[in-house]
Amino acid sequence: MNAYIQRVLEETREKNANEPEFLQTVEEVLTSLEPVVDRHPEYEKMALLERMVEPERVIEFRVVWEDDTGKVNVNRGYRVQFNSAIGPYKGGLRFHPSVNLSMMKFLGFEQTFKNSLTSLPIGGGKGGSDFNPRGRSDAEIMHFCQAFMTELYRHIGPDVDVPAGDLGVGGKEIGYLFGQYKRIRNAYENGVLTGKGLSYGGSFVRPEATGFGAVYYVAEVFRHEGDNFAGKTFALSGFGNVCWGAVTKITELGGKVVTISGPDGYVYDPEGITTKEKIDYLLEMRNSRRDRVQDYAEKFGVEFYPGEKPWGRPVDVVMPCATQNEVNLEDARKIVEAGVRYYIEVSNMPTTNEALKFLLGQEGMIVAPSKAVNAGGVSVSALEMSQNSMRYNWTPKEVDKKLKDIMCNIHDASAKAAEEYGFGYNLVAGANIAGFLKVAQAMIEQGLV
Ligand code: 2IT
Repeated sequence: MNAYIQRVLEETREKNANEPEFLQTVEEVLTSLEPVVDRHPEYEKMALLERMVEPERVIEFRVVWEDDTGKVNVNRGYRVQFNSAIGPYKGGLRFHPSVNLSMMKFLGFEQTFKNSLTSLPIGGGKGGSDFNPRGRSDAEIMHFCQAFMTELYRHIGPDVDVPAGDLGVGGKEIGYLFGQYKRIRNAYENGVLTGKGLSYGGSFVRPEATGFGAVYYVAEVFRHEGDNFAGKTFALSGFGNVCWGAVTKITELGGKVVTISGPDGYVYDPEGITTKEKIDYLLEMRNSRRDRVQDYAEKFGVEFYPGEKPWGRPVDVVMPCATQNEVNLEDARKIVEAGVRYYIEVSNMPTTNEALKFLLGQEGMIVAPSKAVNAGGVSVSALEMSQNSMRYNWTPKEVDKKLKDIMCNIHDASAKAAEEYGFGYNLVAGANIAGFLKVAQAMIEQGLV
């Protein structure tokens, strides 16, 4: 191990001992950078890695709101402004009871590399709250979003920091957040948030972008391997927006998704989630805010496995689309035993480092990393920012074409970087290296900031 990387890892572990998810992503990324750092001794002189693992700014705040029963609730809000070397901070807001500083920092760090990979001018950030949307009414969601924005507005702006959605934050929440921002600022700055509705500055294809982009990326992997979608089976986890987009596109291209999952367990549908009725039902489940997939099994008369994950089903492609660390070493072993050939991460950091290392060590298995695969979402967010600046909208076809080109470019840039630094066709190392190099270059050129 390169001595400089070793030292930065040790210091980072010491300084952030209470932040396991953040340490996990720092270890994963820095260990891929060994041959890059070996070639660039100037990084150490400039403390480049030390600067990269330290967020530029962390904001934590109180959010007070009243629920439908008149009870006063207090939540904690966050915005981690991680890196602005290549553009304004950009990244989603997550509303989930598990949200804490470690999670926000891991997501902000990942976002910095992901956004760099898109080739668009966006820095990295992430935010959210430990607010739990499960079972909440529309009025409660609105009141929470208004209270959250009443503090957040002072830290963001179209050229400063541009939040978007993530788990628990979809079009509806973005609408309420934007309404409150506009009211407080008394200005129509619609470039301040992305994922907006089409009636007030949203972009075509943004709701589909993460899922579609992931499938476009898979298409590039298939092309590399001389393979295609026809007749292939896919095991997905999750049932939210990202999963819905991926299922839609996989079905269109001739593949068949046989599993989805929720916090309650997973569903196996041997016929595949291939009809419009079934695909639309994913949206219905999300909109209900019940946060369970058993409803799907009951509605369509298929098997439900309470408390279990879909890993171990014999399929061609596995795509975790739910949340972080949903595949551990034991799950990874099941995936390999089931004869899966393609392991495509979609949700942010779905694989523990141990499991990832194990999967990467399997002969003949292709592993693709989330920071590349799910970058279509933030890419179309950046296209939404462009359209807001131009005060002009591209057609769905135009946005979809740009998304496809961006995903193709991310795959190719990752493959090329991996090759150049001696990793072969290792898309995980390649994404880390390609993402890193652009941010590193921008930081060096901008001096000690
Ligand atoms: O993880 C992600 O890339 C997102 N949640 C989307 C971020 C964005 O700014 O669209």
